[in-house]
Amino acid sequence: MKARSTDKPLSKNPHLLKWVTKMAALTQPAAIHWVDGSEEENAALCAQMVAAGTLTKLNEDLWPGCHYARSDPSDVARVEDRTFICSHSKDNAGPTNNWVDPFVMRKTLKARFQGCMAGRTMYVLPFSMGPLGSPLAQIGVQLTDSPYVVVNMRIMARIGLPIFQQIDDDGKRVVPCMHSVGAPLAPGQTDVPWPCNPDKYIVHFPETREIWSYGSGYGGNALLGKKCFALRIASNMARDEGWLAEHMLILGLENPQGEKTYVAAAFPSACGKTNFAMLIPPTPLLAEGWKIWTVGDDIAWLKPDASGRLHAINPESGFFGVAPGTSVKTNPNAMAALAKNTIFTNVALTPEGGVWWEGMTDTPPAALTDWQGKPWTPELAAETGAKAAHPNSRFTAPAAQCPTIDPAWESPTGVPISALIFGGRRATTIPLVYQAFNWSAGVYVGATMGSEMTAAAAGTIGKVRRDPFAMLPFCGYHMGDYFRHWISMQKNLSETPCIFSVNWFRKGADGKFLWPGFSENMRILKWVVERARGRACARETPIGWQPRFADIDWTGSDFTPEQFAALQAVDRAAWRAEVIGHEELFIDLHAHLPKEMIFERELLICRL
Ligand code: TSX
Ligand code: MN
Repeated sequence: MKARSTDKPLSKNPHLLKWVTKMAALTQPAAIHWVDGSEEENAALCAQMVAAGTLTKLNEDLWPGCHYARSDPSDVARVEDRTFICSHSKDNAGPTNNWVDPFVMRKTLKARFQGCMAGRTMYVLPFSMGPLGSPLAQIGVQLTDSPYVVVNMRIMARIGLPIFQQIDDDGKRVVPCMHSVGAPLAPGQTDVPWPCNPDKYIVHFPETREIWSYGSGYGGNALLGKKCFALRIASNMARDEGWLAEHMLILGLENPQGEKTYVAAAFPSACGKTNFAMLIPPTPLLAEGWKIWTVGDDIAWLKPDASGRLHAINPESGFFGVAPGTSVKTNPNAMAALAKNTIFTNVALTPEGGVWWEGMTDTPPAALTDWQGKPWTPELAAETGAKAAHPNSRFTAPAAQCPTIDPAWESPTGVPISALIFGGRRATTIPLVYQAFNWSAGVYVGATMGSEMTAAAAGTIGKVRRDPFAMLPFCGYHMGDYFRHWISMQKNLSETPCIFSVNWFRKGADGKFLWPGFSENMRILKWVVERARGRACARETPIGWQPRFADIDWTGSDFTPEQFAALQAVDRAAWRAEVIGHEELFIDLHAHLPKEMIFERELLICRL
């Protein structure tokens, strides 16, 4: 598609027009394209990227409507050390964020963005995070020189004409999102399939609610609606306005009587959050009529309604999921969601024009091309350890294609939340499930959660990495103030959701997982929901309320009371060591830590 250099603006909003003009003057694009979000526009952008070698069209019979992209090997993940929170005061960013003085950063960015879109088209991409027109939704406009970003954002957010309409009609506040891959083209210079720049900046100005991203075209660095807006900027909005922007999945559990209960859950990476969001009940419970509905797999915005009840929306409209490990066995719903109209990035390619990744099937297809475009065989992998798909390879799939997508997933008022779940990957100490005594004890559970490193870097195996609320890389202000905000939310609520801790990953002395996980997690979820409804029993333990064996529905399972006891054991010595780990985290945050965290810790120690 020829760049439409004479493109007419699709908005009349004077602020937007002025900003676009100003940014075009700064970045010097060859053309400006106002994104209408249409089918035709998407097809033209894809065709243009296929011609440029950025995208490969997959086999239409096997993967209808799907495309494949290979990124530059240097641009494969979020860059946390290049991610900045540029608040006026360093103290407001806190010790867990990179901070640079906003005036200094603006100067740096101005130099980087100067002429950075030369030879490229600047896309004016309006998007809504959250269902169109929902009072919980927020609007942004991303200026980007990456057509790959435009076609991904079209899946991940609501984009195009209806959003321009809203900007013009409602005068709703817009979050400006500036993005460039940082690879200007000189006249006549041929482009590369994945332009990017080694000098990367992912910058947030929380006070002015602005995002500036430079140098990367990948995932959370470039699809600015997701981590940058829906978590880092939105967490600032949420603190100021009395709501919560969280790194949480949302699901609904429907019982055989048709009663539905919604929960939101936070897990650090590599805990199977997307799998949990799309859980299928074990066959006997399925037969009884239990259903699980998916609202979202990554981000939840939670707001008290007029009556003080917490309601949640999924601000996204797609899944940007990690491909490796996703299979018909681990997550059939995700496999159905990604079967068509999906963009795959950095997975492996089959000779038939299909895709494959580690864990998709037990045996890989023959003659694969790996994520770097090289021939790949299992023999080579055995020798060199080379993966066919990059471990952080992704699918961008429309949420509407998920077979279990909740009928209310686009409800403008959101879904009512009855319980919150915090999880982690822990081989010891943390039981399968317990319920916190109350709101502040539950906030303590979220604040102290963490995961053990699996393979990763040598020497770190088994070490617990604290990841409060799974928000460590995503909180746009001081983590201590964030805990305080969570504590203070109780005042905004007529009814606080029950808070639970889960750990699917506890191991026995033999090093084997004690819990089968996956579908079986539904039994735990059922107890969680019944507790939240005031219908399930529990016994008091030093850490909270725990189900007895008899309190869990074991229909069709041969799990024994002894196995359950091992999973649920509270080892007082291990817990005393655990609390020392909590203290280490709190020391870093002490200046802003709410006193409730200290009190909860003291109470826990006393009970142990
Ligand atoms: O996603 C997972 N979940 C949540 C599912 C709803 N995984 C996958 C790893 C994270 C990316 C799990 N892995 C889960 C789990 O509940 N549990 C485990 C651990 C486990 C792995 C394999 C077995 C059992 C437990 N397999 C057999 O025992 C045969
Ligand atoms: Mn995430």
